[in-house]
Amino acid sequence: MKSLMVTGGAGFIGSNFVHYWLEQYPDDRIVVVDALTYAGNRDNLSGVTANANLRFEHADINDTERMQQLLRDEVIDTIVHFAAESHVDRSIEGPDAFVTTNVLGTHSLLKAARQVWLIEGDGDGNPLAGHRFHHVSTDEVYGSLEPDDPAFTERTAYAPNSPYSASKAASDFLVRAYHHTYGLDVTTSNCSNNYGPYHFPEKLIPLVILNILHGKALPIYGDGKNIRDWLYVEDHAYGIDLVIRQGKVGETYNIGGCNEWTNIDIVQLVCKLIDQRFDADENLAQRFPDSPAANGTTSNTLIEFVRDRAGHDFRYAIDASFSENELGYAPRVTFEEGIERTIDWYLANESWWQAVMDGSYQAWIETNYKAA
Ligand code: NAD
Ligand code: TDX
Repeated sequence: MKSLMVTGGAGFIGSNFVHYWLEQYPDDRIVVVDALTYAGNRDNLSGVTANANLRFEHADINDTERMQQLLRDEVIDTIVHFAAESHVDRSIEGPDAFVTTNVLGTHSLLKAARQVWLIEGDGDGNPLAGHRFHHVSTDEVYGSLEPDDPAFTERTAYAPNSPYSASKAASDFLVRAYHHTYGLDVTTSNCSNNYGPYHFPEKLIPLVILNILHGKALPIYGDGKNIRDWLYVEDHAYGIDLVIRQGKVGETYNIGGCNEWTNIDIVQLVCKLIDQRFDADENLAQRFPDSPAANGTTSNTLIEFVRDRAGHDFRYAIDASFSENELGYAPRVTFEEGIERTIDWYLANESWWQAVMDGSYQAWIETNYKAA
């Protein structure tokens, strides 16, 4: 039986991880630590809040003493560290929060883990001594690929280009240093773009789904030819599970979807799938009367090419063969299935996204998505 601290567990991937873990390992204890920034949402955990094995702690990872106390009180043996500022566009507008949370926050958590697991834990029957610090990172730390470049491996040199990816790279190096210098038991995973339920609608796929339903423009940065490697979020949770259970101490594992799409193609696909749903279900036209498919036209008429993102990385692609060979990792949900599941989740969970859109998201969208 494990006792996990999941930081950022009320965010997109963290909450999906909590759902996944409690289903796989119902006897394990999970303490979610989340500061509930604009991206954190208690509703993301609503299906599991009654679970006696789940504790929610509204806290900032920069509060090192509180992190230490939680590690002691809950006899935590595994930290799964998702908490971060995660949106590239926000990092361009305001990098400070990215340094504060991603760099200093990760360091605060590492200090707490070292204090409780290594300094106070004596390794001799003390339950606080056995430990694992799993750090969740991103493929963006490797920089940008040209169309014919080989995909990123774990040995690709770091070349972060945005304040977001630079702050993630810095945190990866701190995790590495705490292993090398102090002997902290760490693993790191670098994952490609996730999509699925609870994805905050500032990111491309949920933004496009909701804008189609509301008949709003679909902003495509630049020429729409940039490429991302998309992975269904549950498969990310599965990959992290394999790393936590089987990964070698100090090692890094790439997790990806082997599923590269240009932005314009993925937006066209989402348009087509939503149009098909309106054709098959006339209730949708009543629920979403401003959507193009409710008005005899197609969703892709909403596409607008807008000013490019500053420093926009052209292509990301993950080579996950090391994780495949070492851990038996492979994505289990095909993209065809995952994208259908995702669209259906947003159609079935209007109350979730209405609540999100009533808040800060809407104000931010208004100021940031005026067509260039
Ligand atoms: P998210 O923005 O949806 O969630 C981040 C969560 O962290 C939120 O719940 C927020 O409230 C919380 N948080 C932020 N600052 C905090 C602080 N100081 N203390 C405690 N909690 C805090 O992010 P996400 O998309 O779920 O990403 C999770 C992790 O996965 C991040 O580390 C990100 O870099 C990484 N990642 C994301 C993707 C992706 O496609 N979204 C891909 C690869 C890696
Ligand atoms: O409105 C948009 N129009 C558009 O063309 C938005 C929001 C995005 N884009 C483009 C930019 C990217 O090329 O779509 C692509 C995907 O953009 P995002 O959803 O913002 O994701 P990305 O910048 O690729 O970063 C994501 O994947 C890696 C996550 O947000 C990161 O947290 C993760 O590390």
